[in-house]
Amino acid sequence: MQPLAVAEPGSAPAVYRRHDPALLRDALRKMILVRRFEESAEQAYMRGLIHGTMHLSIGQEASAIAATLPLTDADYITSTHRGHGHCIGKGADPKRMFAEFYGKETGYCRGRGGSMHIADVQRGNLGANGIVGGGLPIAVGAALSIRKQHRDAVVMCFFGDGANNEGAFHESLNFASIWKLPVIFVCENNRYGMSMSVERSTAVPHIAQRAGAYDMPGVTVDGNRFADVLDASEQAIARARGGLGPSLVECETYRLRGHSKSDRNRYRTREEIDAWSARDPIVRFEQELMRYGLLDAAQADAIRADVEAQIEAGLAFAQSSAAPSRAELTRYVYTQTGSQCSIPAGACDERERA
Ligand SMILES: Cc1ncc(C[n+]2csc(CCOP(=O)(O)OP(=O)(O)O)c2C)c(N)n1
Ligand SMILES: [Mg+2]
Repeated sequence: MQPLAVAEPGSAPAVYRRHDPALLRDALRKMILVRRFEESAEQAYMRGLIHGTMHLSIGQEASAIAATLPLTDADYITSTHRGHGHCIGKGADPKRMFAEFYGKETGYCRGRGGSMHIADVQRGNLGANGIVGGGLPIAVGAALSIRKQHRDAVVMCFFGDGANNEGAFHESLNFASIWKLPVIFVCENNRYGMSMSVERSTAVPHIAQRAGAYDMPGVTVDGNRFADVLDASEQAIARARGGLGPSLVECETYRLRGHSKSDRNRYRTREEIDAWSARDPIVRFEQELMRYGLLDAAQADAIRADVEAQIEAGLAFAQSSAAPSRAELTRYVYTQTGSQCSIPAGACDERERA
């Protein structure tokens, strides 16, 4: 890395000055963890150790980690098919994520879900979702239940640019707005829904403009700049916690890998990918922290060593865990009847229990 000019002490952007440097370094660690988690999962897939497919968010780590940083354990997220960063941001353990990829009983969904269906309800992660736009109404429903139960929590709803032209997006924003529900809609605009560019699919130049139709604030930020995403996320969360209702935050970012494992990249150019690689959110954040004296080279090395140890331990845990037994493959997939039903007796009628 190039030697960096160190800025005047105290000249860091306000968003950095109001946070403990240790918290910012930990956010960098999480971004590197997301990157290394995905690179390692990709490698395991190439070696035939993981089956199915996966959608990598390499290049989008700032939006996932900065947006979720101000959330508490009492808050919720809904995620997407490209959700590994959201999971780690909400506190998921990479060991159990790897185990889920490997189809093992110790995975978050007992190995039945795989990459696209990781949920961690205890930590408020209501789940990744293979249905584009599927998380939006779930987030609004969760926020409505928070309101009805008079709880102090918010819901952060991640979705891609591809979801912004779906009915579910518009219905969800309208509903959240008329009820002033505590939702933060975070659009990760990575320029494409599969091979369809936003320019071809979307009538407005900025997806955040959609917020105007639903009388909520909408802001477009550099989604590859940690500080900008954190600032926008904090403002939207404060508004939701204050009972003022939802906001829409659009993070302009880019997926450096293909849509999924079977993408031949025919819809974009090498030059475009290279230009976005030069704006790598991890490199930019690390350089900024160094420039403002919030991180030194020894701390950066220690972070990387710590992440590598976590990745190794996670892979070993996944590989050595037991697979579900064949006889139980459909257990936890379909609703159980009778005594195995988790809904307490009397809480619903028997037809719901069946
Ligand atoms: C309702 C629905 N329509 C279509 C698909 C197929 N599909 C899977 S991912 C995807 C693109 C989604 O693009 P975007 O929302 O921008 O997210 P990104 O993949 O860019 O992260 C599509 C069309 C789907 N899974 N669900
Ligand atoms: Mg997209």
